[in-house]
Amino acid sequence: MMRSDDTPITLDLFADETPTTPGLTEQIGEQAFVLRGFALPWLERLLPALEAVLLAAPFRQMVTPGGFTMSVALSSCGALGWTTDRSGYRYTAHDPQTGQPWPDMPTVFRELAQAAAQQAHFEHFEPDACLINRYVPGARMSLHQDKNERCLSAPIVSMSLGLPAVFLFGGFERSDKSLRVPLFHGDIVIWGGVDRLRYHGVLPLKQGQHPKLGVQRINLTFRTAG
Ligand code: MD3
Ligand code: FE
Repeated sequence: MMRSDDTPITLDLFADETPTTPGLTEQIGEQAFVLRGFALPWLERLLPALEAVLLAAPFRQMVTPGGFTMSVALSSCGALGWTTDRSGYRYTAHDPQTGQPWPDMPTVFRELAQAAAQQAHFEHFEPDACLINRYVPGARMSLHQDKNERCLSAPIVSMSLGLPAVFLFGGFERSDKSLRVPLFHGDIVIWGGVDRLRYHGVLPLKQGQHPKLGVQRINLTFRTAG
């Protein structure tokens, strides 16, 4: 098949591996946005700060209240960190693995989260928790709502690093149909207001090798939890 200007049209079998245009904003809900490549100019500062956080609070696989070990490994920084064990999901001021306070949220993390929130017209975002998720090939996150945060009027900002993933943007009931949104290295997603309690998840990560992060996807989510 050809376009009228004689350029060939090919079926893109690898659509979720094709990076999109940095700088584009895609609206996926009334108050939900994807900022393509927004984090890219910050990564030279962000990645060393992330490494330092992970030295103090290494990734660990947690157990859900139902007794399942999550395929995604987690860590946190900031005043509050998210944890789960047999007794439930909650935010804590200390890392249960070390008994120490979670590492401080690096300034570059907070600045980037605030710049992204402002870009999506959420003013005065003051995150006190940054969850760090690590996906290796096969790891996934099933549909859930984020509702452990005390301040549901604040948005959540998420940053994707490393291998691409397909993000599921659902409705307000688990059974609602979800939109599939491919997310790439450097993309930021922000959702708040009427979209804050949407179900969402991540499809199993595909095999791959990212030039900067290797065989993994890391996602940072910034929340006002306390
Ligand atoms: C939710 N993380 O940590 S964030 C989580 O990529 C979590 O690791 C996923 O869900 C991850 O709780 C997804 C991206 C995201 C984007 C848009 C949303 C979550 C959303 C819209 C509505 C609700
Ligand atoms: Fe979530």
